[in-house]
Amino acid sequence: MSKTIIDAAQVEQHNATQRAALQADYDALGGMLSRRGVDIDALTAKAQGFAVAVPSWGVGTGGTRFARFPGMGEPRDVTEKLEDCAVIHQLTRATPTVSLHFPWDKPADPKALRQQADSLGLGFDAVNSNTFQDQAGQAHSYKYGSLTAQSQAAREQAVAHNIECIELGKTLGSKGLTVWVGDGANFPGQHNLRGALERYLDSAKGIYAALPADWLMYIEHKLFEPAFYCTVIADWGTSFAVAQQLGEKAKCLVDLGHHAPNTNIEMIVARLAQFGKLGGFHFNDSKYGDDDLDSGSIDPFQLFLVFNELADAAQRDGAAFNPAYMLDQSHNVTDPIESLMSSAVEVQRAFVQAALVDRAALAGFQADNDALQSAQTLKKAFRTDVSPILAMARLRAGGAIDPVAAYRASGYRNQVAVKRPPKAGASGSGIV
Ligand SMILES: [Mn+2]
Repeated sequence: MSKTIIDAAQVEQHNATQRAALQADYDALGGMLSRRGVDIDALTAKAQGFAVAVPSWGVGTGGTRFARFPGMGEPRDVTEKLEDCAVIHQLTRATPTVSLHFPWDKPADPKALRQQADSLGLGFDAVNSNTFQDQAGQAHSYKYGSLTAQSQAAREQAVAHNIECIELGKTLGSKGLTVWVGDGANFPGQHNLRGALERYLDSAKGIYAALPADWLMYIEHKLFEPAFYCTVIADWGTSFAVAQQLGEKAKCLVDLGHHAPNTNIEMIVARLAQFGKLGGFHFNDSKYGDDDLDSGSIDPFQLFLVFNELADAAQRDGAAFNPAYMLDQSHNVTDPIESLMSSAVEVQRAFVQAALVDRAALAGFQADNDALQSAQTLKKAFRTDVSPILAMARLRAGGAIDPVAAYRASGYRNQVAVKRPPKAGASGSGIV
């Protein structure tokens, strides 16, 4: 049994106050679902199998281009970040892995970090490289690009950093590298559009060549920012072309916030899945642009529709379909632990709702061109409040019935505020 950060007896005490109400809600929902031919316990077991990785940068307060307002007791280094991630997993039981970001999280001793993670019952998901800002003592600036820079020395430095990330990840037990570049242009004419992508491909091939056989390279696209006229990897089409050029181990990563408003993201998901290039997700939400809001906070129906496509792909492709799920959010006005717990639950909710879609009925309505009933079939699943299933999944796995309430009752934030006095300039922006 791994070490728990919050006293297990405290969580048990919290659960004891809510257990009877949960059981009543669960039984009522179970009765309703059984009339639809759905076994609630099978669905709860499925929910227990769901996992989404927590980004190490998410446990610190994010910020915007204008300001960052740090919170109390923010983690000051990667070991403290892991402690916060362990709290999230202890209470939600849905976040067993952490996605690290180098060099922000570069450990002095990678083996010791892996041991710490083991002792907390955590593993490591994909590692993220960072060539969108300069580090102290860096020989070549990324001001005008990294993997696509005109300067060959800057490109080589960016490739070497990505390879270093792979090496660190190998020691940590990670199996993937996520590559996002901020490279782009702010003026028409600043870049030769084709030339920039040619340089990107050349650099990316250098990274891909260093990838272990059982690793994946996730190519993350982003419409804009920090470049505002054009971004080199701006859309899923470019991402797909790059992944095709690189090879089998290169896949596309869909960050929900990295699209223009009203983009049909679920269709992008369906296309990438169809052609075997859907590598994974960065979950978050957005209203206007890339603002990294909490998952499911703006458009939970879109999140559901994304998971509906994932459920379809899983049914078609079986175990071969195994995309990586990660959160990627920026928390500016909430306690990051609370936001990450709530978001993990929202993503898990969409996963369970999508499992409720009557696929045989849907296929029948589609075959009959019954648009209204097709849409209603999806809505029926989406409108089902699966909260008791999520809470029961947590309870059965040793988590908290209400993670935010249990967290607040534990007093964790106040405890770490004492142990972790503020450090000047701590934490990255979290905007990727
Ligand atoms: Mn992202």
